Amino acid sequence: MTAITLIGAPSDAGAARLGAAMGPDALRVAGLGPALARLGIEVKDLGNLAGPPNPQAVPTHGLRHLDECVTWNRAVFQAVSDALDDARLPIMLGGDHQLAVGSIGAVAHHCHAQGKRLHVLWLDAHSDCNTPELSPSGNLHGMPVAALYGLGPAPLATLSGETPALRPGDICQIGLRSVDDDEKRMIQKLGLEVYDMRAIDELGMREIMQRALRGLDDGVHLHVSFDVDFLDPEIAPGTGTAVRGGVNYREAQLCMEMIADTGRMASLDIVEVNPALDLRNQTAELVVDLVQSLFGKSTLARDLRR
Ligand code: 4U7
Ligand code: MN
Ligand code: MN
Ligand code: MN
Repeated sequence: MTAITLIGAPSDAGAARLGAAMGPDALRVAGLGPALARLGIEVKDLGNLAGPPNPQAVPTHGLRHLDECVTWNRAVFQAVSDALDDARLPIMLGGDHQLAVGSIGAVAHHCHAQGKRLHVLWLDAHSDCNTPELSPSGNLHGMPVAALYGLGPAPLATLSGETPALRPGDICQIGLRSVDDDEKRMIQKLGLEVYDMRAIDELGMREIMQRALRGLDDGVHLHVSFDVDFLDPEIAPGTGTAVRGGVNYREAQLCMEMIADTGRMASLDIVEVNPALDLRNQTAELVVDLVQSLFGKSTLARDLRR
């Protein structure tokens, strides 16, 4: 089993609301590191990266806080690259979702150097493929997918040194239920593979995950970008852009278990945990529970079959 490096990225400069900057500590309070260690995994917690504060400015040219977000993403890029170079599995603890530009950028760079194919599972209520021209809010956490495809502000679009960092077919999005009109066109333009909540309702999580995880041989690096608003707000209220009608507890467990079964996950983001909006840290606690399944904590029936 690979060793894990936890990388705290305490910034909410890309989000609409304050509070996701406390996400890494909420996850630590909920016991993320020890929970993974109990599975027999070696865990090193780097603590929190340093970076600029949230200036709480209004959008200019369709954007808020570009400079701050670029600085944070560069720090995340470096820390994730270092972990991958040491053959460790990085878990980037956000912070808001714009930080995935740095983490996935680092993973794309690493895959290029190692001759691996990158596959990203994007678990989210949102598609996050806005550009400054299209965004209704100017918040960068709604734009990381476009940036990874080389669109939007140049310092983010070119951050990884691989432009675009992602190619058509590299990403699969699951759980979508709040997609802006222009984003729908962008999904088509970029050729993203998407499974929205209706697809989960109609086909079931098992079939969706079978499709999303097709063809993962040992030449593939699987990255999971887990925005906690993927989950239904009834079970995960601690997030800034909650949307009703999300994934329930059993569906989330099955999703995590099926990813674990592939044995291919080599990097992970956990983003958009906002303890200021939570009830007694239950969202972070739920995430710790799910992440244990993601790292192979098994149910009784499977243990008996071994
Ligand atoms: B998250 C939104 F307009 N699409 O761009 C936007 F609805 O990382 C929301 O998925 C973005 O949480 C949500 O601001 C970003 C909005
Ligand atoms: Mn997101
Ligand atoms: Mn989201
Ligand atoms: Mn959000």
